[in-house]
Amino acid sequence: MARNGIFHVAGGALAVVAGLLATSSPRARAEEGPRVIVITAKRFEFSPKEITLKKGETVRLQLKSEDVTHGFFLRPLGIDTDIPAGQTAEVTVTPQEVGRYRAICDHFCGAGHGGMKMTIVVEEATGSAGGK
Ligand SMILES: [Cu+2]
Repeated sequence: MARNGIFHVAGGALAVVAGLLATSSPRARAEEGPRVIVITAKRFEFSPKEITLKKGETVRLQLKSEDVTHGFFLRPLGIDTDIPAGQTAEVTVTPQEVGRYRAICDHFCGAGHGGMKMTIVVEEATGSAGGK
């Protein structure tokens, strides 16, 4: 019993290390870093309500809760995180498909929870600055 417990812990630690290595891949542009977009969550809306990303561009989303715990769920972009009450959660995303996506709060936060959502637009990457 005790041995099984030890092996289980060791396996978990290895998984964490592997995850850290994967996220600090050397081909990341460490010197400039990804563009940061701040999104504020509060009952019952995200602000801004819409952001525009470029296909293939890595961005870091800083998700700030101004009140209670919210969620941020956008399956096509692989985003599924909680935003703890009063804190900031960060997710890094590199969209690969052009489109309009709807992110929703998937952590029940009160009466208006069902309508809490925002739009993420992914555009074809071009040389010119068409967005914000
Ligand atoms: Cu909610």
